Amino acid sequence: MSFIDEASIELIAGKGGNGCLSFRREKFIPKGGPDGGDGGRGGSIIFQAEKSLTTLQDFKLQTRHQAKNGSNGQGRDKHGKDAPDTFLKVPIGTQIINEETDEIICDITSYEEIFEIACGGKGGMGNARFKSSTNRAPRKTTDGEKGERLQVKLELKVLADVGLLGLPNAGKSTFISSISSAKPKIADYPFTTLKPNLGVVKNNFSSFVVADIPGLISGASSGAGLGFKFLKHLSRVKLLLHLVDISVLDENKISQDIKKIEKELELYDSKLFKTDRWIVLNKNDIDYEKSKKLKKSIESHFPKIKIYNISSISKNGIKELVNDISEWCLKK
Ligand SMILES: Nc1nc2c(ncn2[C@@H]2O[C@H](COP(=O)(O)OP(=O)(O)OP(=O)(O)O)[C@@H](O)[C@H]2O)c(=O)[nH]1
Ligand SMILES: [Mg+2]
Repeated sequence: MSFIDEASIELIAGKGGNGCLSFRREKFIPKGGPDGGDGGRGGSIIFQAEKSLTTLQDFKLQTRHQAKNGSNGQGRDKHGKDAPDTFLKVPIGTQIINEETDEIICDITSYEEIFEIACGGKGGMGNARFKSSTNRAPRKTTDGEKGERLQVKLELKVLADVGLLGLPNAGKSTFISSISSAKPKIADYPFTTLKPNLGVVKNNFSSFVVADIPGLISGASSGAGLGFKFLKHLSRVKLLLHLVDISVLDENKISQDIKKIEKELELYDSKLFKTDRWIVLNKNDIDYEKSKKLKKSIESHFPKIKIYNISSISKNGIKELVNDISEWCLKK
C-alpha cells in the first residue's frame, strides 16, 4: 500500500427536502385545511479520526463525497425524514484546508472529537405552515435549502513526540525498531524507508511516540531525494533526534555530515530548525573506545547541542537515551 499524505476532495452536503402542498381530503369534509408537511434536513458531512488508518489513500480513489438529501414533506402533515450524516474517517493528524482561501479549517488531533465541515440544507416548509386567519387555503410552500459545498485539501502530518532525522543509512529505522515494537524495513542501502513509521516507546510509567522518516540528503530542502516530502511530518514533534553514522570513525567527515543535515533543516523551515534537537552518534559497536573519543571532539564542534553515543544493534547507550527522552517529554 502506498503512503498518501495529501488529497484534494469535493464535499457536498445534502439538500433539504421540499415542503409539501396538500389539502386534507376526507369523507364528509368537502374543504379540508392545508396539511402539507415540511421537508427533512439534508445530511451533513462530518470528519472523524480513525485509529486503524495511517494514510489518506482512500481519498485518492474517491474525490467526491456527497451526503444524502432530506426527504420531501407529505400530505397529512407528515414531515420528510432527515437524511443521515456522512462520516468521513481520516487518520489522526489530518488537517483540512479550504482550497480557495488556503485557510486551515480544522486539525484532527484527537479520537474523541468530530468535526462537521459541510452542513446539510434545512428542509422547506409545507403549506400547513402558511395557514392564517386571512388565508385558510394557502398554496405556498418553500423548497429545501441546498447543502454546503466545499473544495478542501486534506494534509496528513503525523503526530509524534519525537522525530528521527539523518542521512540515509544512519540507522534511524534500526533505532526505532530497537526501542519500540515498530518493525520497519532495514537494509544497508540508502532510501530503505519510503514512508513515515511510527513507534510507541513504553518506558516505566510513561510512553512517547517516535516517527521515523526517509533519510535526507544535501539539497533535500529544495526537493532532492525523498526526505523533503516527509520533513513536514516532523513539523509538530517536540524533539528531533539527529542520528549520525559514526562507522567512518573520522571526526571531520562526521561533523560535515551533521552540518549537511543542519543546513537542510534551516533552509527548509526556520521553525523546524529551532525545534529542540539532540545528536545521536550511532553504530558505536564498530569501535567503542574510538567512539568515546569521537563524542568528545564532536561535542567541541557543537557545544550547544546534547550528544549521545549509542549502538542500535548492541543497544549500548540506548537505555540512558530513552530515559532522558521520557523525562524530557514529560516536562514539555
Ligand atoms: N554496526 C551497526 N550497524 C547498524 C547500526 N544501526 C544500523 N545499522 C546498519 O545500518 C544500515 C542502515 O540501517 P537503517 O536502519 O535501514 O538506516 P536508515 O537510517 O533507516 O536508512 P534509510 O531508511 O535508507 O534512510 C543497516 O545495514 C543496519 O543494519 C548499529 O548500531 N551498528
Ligand atoms: Mg530507514
